[in-house]
Amino acid sequence: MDSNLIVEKRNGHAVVTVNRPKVLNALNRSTVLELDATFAALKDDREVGAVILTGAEKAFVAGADISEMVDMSALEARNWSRLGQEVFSRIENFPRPVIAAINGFALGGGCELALACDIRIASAKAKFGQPEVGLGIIPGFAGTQRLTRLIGKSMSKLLVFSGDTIDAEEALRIGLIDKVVAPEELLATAEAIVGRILAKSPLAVAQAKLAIMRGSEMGSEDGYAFEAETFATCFSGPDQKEGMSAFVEKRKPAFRT
Ligand code: DAK
Repeated sequence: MDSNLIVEKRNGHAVVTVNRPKVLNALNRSTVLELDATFAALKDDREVGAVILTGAEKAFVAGADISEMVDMSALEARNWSRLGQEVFSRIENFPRPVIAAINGFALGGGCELALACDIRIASAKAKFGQPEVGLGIIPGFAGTQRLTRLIGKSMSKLLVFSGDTIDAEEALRIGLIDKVVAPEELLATAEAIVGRILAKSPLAVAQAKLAIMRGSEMGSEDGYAFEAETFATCFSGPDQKEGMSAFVEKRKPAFRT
């Protein structure tokens, strides 16, 4: 089977590039399965403290592969949607940070893939949208869910009902992405953010991710209780003593967990 991903390990993190540029990196079934296998392998790789997800050439991902969906039955469509949802959820729940470096078109399933990442940095050339209703379908990889939680019901309806494509500045304005940079600075910016994260306590970063992700799905009181548990977990490894001792001793901490 030809690979549709490029996986490179660099300085404590991995860069995963979706590489089907002839179809603007559209996600067919084999690419979705390959993403799943790649993230499963990276999860077990202790040398990988964070992952940057990007796309080859002019697209991040221009959506699910339309040519594979044309003749699907309703049952096949449900299975395809569930597969995408499950794989994207595993990416979202990857135990270390995942940063989308969005270099170009992030449409349909591509926008949904970016939404499954923790942080979204975009090139000024990137374009975003959920054009599915123009194809007679709706977003099927949890776009109606994650998008709505991130940007709110009303803005989500505007994007999904109209199928409009928006540019990076507009995506930043509505809170869909976190930063816009010049195209040539995209990867360096993502790697600089990763570098700052990797200098911190891995256990604390992982617990913070859990607290934000799980806590935001709970009511306030349960969220506070969950935060207290994840806070307490930070005291179970050596990093808390090291971080605080380093502060008191006016030196840089050397984190291990
Ligand atoms: N799928 C397959 N091929 C695609 C593609 C896609 N999503 N996007 C682009 N391509 C292909 C084009 O067909 C073209 O192939 P050739 O004609 O060269 O063979 C090649 O990539 C280059 O594209 P263009 O020639 O169109 O390039 P342009 O620069 O002129 O236009 C574009 C770029 C991004 C504006 C245009 O390609 C475009 O509109 N693409 C489609 C974007 C789109 O509609 N994306 C959403 C796809 S639907 C669900 C599960 C999943 C989903 C929904 C439901 N359930 C089962 C419930 C998710 C759905 C989607 O993501």
